[in-house]
Amino acid sequence: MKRHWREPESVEDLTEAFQLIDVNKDGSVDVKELTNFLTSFGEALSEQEVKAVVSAYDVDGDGKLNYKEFISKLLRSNIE
Ligand SMILES: [Ca+2]
Ligand SMILES: [Ca+2]
Repeated sequence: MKRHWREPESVEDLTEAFQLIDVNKDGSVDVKELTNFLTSFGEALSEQEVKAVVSAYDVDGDGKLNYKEFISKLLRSNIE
C-alpha cells in the first residue's frame, strides 16, 4: 500500500504521525522506525539520510526522537 506523505500541518497531524511511526510504542521514534515509515510513504531515504534528520531534531542526543522533540522541532520547521 502506497500513500503520499503530506506535510503535517497541525499538532493533531503530528501526534497521529508520531503514533504511526512509533511501532513498538516505547514513546520515541528511532532511525529504523522512521526509515520504515518514510519508505511506506514512498520516500526513498537511506538510513544515513534518516539518521541525519533524526540527529538534527534530537535535542537530548539519545539518537531517538521522543514525542516532545518530534512535535516541537517539526512544528517549528513548518512555521519558519
Ligand atoms: Ca519506538
Ligand atoms: Ca532524543
